[in-house]
Amino acid sequence: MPYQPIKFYQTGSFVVGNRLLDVEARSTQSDPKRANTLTSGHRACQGCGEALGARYALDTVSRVTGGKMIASNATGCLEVFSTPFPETSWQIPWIHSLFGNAPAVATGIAAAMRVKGRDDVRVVGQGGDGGTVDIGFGCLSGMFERNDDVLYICYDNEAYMNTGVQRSGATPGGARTATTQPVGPHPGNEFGQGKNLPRIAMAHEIPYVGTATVADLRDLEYKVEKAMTFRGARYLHILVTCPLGWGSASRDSIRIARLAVETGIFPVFEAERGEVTGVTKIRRRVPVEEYLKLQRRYAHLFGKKPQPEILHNIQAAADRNITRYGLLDDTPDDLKPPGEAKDAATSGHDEAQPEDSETDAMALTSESFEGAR
Ligand SMILES: Cc1ncc(C[n+]2csc(CCOP(=O)(O)OP(=O)(O)O)c2C)c(N)n1
Ligand code: SF4
Ligand SMILES: [Mg+2]
Repeated sequence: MPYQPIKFYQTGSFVVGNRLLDVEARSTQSDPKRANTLTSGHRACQGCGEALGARYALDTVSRVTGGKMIASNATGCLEVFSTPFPETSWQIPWIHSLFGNAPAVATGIAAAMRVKGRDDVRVVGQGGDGGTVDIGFGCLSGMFERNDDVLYICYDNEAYMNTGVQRSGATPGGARTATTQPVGPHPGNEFGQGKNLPRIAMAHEIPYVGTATVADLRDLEYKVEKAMTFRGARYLHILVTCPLGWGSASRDSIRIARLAVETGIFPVFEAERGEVTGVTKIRRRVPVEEYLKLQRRYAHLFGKKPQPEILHNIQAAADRNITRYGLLDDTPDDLKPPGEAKDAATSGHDEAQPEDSETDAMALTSESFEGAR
């Protein structure tokens, strides 16, 4: 391997390491003694965001609990690629539930721990978007409603990937899947259907709801750590890139997740008891085409028969998120949700990612962005 000089990264950059920071300010992943809850040797595709997100999230749970944790896992890619019988990549107590009952199994484990007087052991439930948004939704809503002491994590790759990329209730409008083909007058997935689970979770007024992506490791770790400071039901919704299902290059997984945030397509925020308490601001706003063009599931929007109406709908959805969550600094306060005015909109963890002057200068205002499209 050629000689590589040590790089002195700027504090607050997106890099994993930051080993020059004080120990308590470093990311969990930069610690050579991290738990590696999901260790190497599993069978995820190259560039799988789900594998990355799960390791980031559960390593952080392991760090804050001192390893006293149990996870339940719905069927889906995460379960299948990590535990081909008789092997496993999990280095924690981990149980495979059915496709639809991971939250109920997690609830049962939490109840058992309480009865045994082991409140120190914390419970995590996890599943894909199909397992969470669709078939497991009833169990999850019950877990929220009873305020069971579980952190539930949804790894959202926006379709049923494990069984061959079928549409789920989290598949976005216009996207191609095996069951939403790019044919007919409205190619790809229908608009106006599907569910927004972070908002549904908020409607249960549970102690904590957060969204995150694999593009921002520090924010993801922060959200997990924050969630673990609460008792009761907590929900984390992580957008995870899927090169196979999205038709994207493995090397672009982080880039695509970042573009999902910078377009406004995936709002990153946190909420306590139903109220938004913090959002991650967009550092450099970009039109949705930059995100879509990297994924073959949207190729039909740009081919011989371009689909300006669908592009318009996707941009409109992104713009709506930007307004709803105040993702740009120039969003008027009166358009932001209650409790999300200036102070709340820049929560403490934003300090880990200071805006630098270059990206500030590149940030577009709403008006100039309209002109740029
Ligand atoms: C009751 C039941 N129906 C269907 C299946 C088949 N099945 C297993 S995983 C899966 C899709 C998983 O999708 P998702 O939850 O989004 O996870 P991903 O694979 O995308 O990570 C399906 C349909 C099953 N195991 N059980
Ligand atoms: S199909 Fe997608 S989610 Fe499943 S292992 Fe491959 S990249 Fe990961
Ligand atoms: Mg999925």
